[in-house]
Amino acid sequence: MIKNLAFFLLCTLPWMSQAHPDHTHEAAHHAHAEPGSMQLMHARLRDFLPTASSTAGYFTLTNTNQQAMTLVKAEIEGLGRVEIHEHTHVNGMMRMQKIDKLEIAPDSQVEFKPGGYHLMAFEPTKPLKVGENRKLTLYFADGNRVYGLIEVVSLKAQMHNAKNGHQHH
Ligand SMILES: [Cu+2]
Repeated sequence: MIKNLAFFLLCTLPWMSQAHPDHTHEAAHHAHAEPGSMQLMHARLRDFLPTASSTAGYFTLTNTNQQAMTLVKAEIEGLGRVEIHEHTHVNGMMRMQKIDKLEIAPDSQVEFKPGGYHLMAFEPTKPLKVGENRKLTLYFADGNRVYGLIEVVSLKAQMHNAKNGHQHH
């Protein structure tokens, strides 16, 4: 059982049109969580800004397993390199750094978002196009993987979403 592929639930509704600020913290407690699963929601990847060599990706990941799950790697179709980053405050300065792993406690949720954990994507082999979906694969320390799609969004849409919290569904 332990080596089963992780279950994932991909939200197919357009996430941008679904901002419900009142429900920001409810997702972890919802009935669509099945035992022993990882749920990937609201995955979006910002389009590259002109001349930028990297861009950021965000999503919400819910661990409904009985044990902690450790995220160790992410891949996005058509991008040469993807890193897991965190933001830290050092002497009042906001900095980001690459991390090798991120443990997600049992029955808890981690939100990748601006100013927090995020994916950093580099070296596109195929230019991103706003509105398209790319394959996203998340790798965990126990060998499980979560497969999903990540939607390419504009900076404007991303900032709008950050202000309104993520969607409820
Ligand atoms: Cu970063």
